[in-house]
Amino acid sequence: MTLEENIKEAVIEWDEEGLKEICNNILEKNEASPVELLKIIGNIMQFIGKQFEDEQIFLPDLVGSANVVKNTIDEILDPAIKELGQSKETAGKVVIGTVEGDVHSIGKDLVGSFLFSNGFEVFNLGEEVPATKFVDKAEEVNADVIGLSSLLTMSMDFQREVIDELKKRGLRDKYKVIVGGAPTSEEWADQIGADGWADDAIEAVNLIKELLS
Ligand code: B12
Repeated sequence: MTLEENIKEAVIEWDEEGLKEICNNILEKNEASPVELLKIIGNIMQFIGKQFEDEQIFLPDLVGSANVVKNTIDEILDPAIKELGQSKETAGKVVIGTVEGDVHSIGKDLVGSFLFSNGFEVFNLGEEVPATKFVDKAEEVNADVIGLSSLLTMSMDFQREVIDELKKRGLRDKYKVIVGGAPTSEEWADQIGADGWADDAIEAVNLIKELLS
């Protein structure tokens, strides 16, 4: 079996120990970088998401796989990326989180990990983050960019709320605000007055580099 097939099997079977072992082995032997492993896992989550949408698998299947992936990213891949990037000069500070009312974490975590591996300092606020918390954190760490993830049509409007909160405090021009997540789009970003939108983690890195250049 190929590496992709091995990883896919572990994710689909909720084999957390198996997935961690595969990742650890690959990293130890230097056969792939943690970022390459993240890309493979991200693609597999997209595939599983599609299966759920097509009603080929059920919600518990999805939750099981998502948990296995989240724990492996948190415990194995993120620390490995951090270890590699320790001596890097920071390319900029990014506060990122999933907006209020929304628990989806994987896409936002991928964006955070990719940014980190590209030299950015990342402050990941987690999920269901209120607008005030995004702004407070950005002020606290003197961030360059605020990244807002939303996977639900229902939660999208909270992205606008963060921009409104910035305006309310007279801070709108101090930060670049970027948005992402499946229901969002370039048009949506324009509509709410964000500085940019990206479709995936690689584009998000390019977008931020462009905005800060
Ligand atoms: C996994 C998943 C879950 C998991 C989440 C686990 C976790 N820890 O994240 C669980 C099972 C908990 C879940 C719950 C729910 N979910 Co759900 N979920 C998904 C699913 C299948 C995959 C999401 C995912 O992880 N994709 C993989 C990652 C890698 O991709 P991504 O998230 O799109 O992120 C990429 C880009 O969007 C972008 N990006 C993401 N964030 C950001 C941020 C910035 C700043 C930028 C620039 C880019 C960016 O880059 C990422 C990396 O490439 C999607 C379907 C889908 N195909 O998206 C539904 C989906 C998002 N869920 C949906 C729904 C309805 C729900 C529930 C309401 C279900 C329910 N009835 O309870 C609840 C939500 C509860 C809540 N309050 O949030 C709907 C949303 C529909 C809508 N438009 O509103 C979807 C689309 C499924 C569907 N078709 O019905 N879900």
